[in-house]
Amino acid sequence: MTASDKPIYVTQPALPPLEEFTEYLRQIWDNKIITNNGPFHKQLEKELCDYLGVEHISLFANGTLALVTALQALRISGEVITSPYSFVATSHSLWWNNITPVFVDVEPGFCNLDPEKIESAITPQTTAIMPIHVYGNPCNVEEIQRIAETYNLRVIYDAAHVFGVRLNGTSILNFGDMSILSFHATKVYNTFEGGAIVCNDAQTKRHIDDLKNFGFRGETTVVAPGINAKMNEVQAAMGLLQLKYIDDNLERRRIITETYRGVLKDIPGVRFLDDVQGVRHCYPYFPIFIDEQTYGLSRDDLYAALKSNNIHGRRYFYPLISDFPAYRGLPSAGQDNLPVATKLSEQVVCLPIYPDLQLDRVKEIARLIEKQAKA
Ligand code: T4K
Repeated sequence: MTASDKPIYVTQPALPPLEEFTEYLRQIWDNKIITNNGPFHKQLEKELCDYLGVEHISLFANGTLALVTALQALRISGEVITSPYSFVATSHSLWWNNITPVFVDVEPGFCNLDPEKIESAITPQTTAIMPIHVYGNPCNVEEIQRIAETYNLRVIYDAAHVFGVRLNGTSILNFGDMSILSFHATKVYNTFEGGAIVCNDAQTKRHIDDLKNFGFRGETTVVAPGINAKMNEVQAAMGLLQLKYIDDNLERRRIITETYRGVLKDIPGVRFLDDVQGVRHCYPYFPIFIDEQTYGLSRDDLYAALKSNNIHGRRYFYPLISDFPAYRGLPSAGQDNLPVATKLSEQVVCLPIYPDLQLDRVKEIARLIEKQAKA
């Protein structure tokens, strides 16, 4: 194996043919509507509902503003139970709403919030649970719902990784009070930047739509101190065009995932995540977990070895959110409270995966990992 001439990054955005996109731009130039619930925005909300199998969707400029707004729409306050094993935006959305995150450990299998540990973290201040479907694998939605109903809590899913994912034929976005999507460049479906809230009824959607437009309802009424979080027409046009290619892109991701698995399955000390029965996956990441003793090399040494071969994996999610300065002083942030998440974050490397990644490159990356293992 020789080092790649060209760097291979953990991801690369899927982009449709430029000439098809310029057609959409021409229409925007012609009608001069570039934002504020324009025609492409309306059309994309409808088409996404159809594609995803949900009733109500509200588009956003990015996923983080969607998270912040979802919490406002539900008037969440006090403490919210969440996972430290996520991208910082999850907890930041709580911080921006003056809510205290209460970190609960994850389960070792799929890195999602461990339902068995939620109840002991509930206090009189707890108002909601904010789990994340990490790496596109569904949380234990039934158990989380049971706990939420028992303690009268809201459930807001950070669904940034689960575009198109279905559980037993139903969109995973239909669970909980709201689900938040990200359409960032690094996600399986991108609108350059972008995001969305999926909710369960028309009245809630209307409130969310007010909140993302300064709180305006109509020309002269402001119903709440909303923010400007609207998706613009160029983003929405991109979203419409991307829908044409999404199924092909998801299939490419599935094939790449299978190719990695085919080589890595025989390497002691390297664990990867399998498909879950009854789930239609979207394969957003390909994380592997290194058992240093068995593999013979630490996760960081492997990460460095890949890098020196021009293969730029990423350690999502290391450090844990609870280890960042804004959160590490919280009572729930200690590593003794989060042993599973701590271990996973020290073992993980996400390998490159994106539709244009060639299968011979995938095999080379997997074989390089094989070669690094202690003989
Ligand atoms: N919740 C969860 C669970 C999330 O994972 C995220 C986002 C959010 C919420 C928030 O949603 P948004 O507000 O972002 O919509 C990236 C992304 O910036 C972030 O969106 C994502 N999660 C997170 C997991 O990853 P970085 O700092 O690792 O990104 P960056 O810029 O280093 O990109 C990674 C690689 O991708 C680069 O090395 C090269 C490639 N790349 C990246 C961009 C932006 C490209 O080839 N082209 C590009 O335009 O955070």
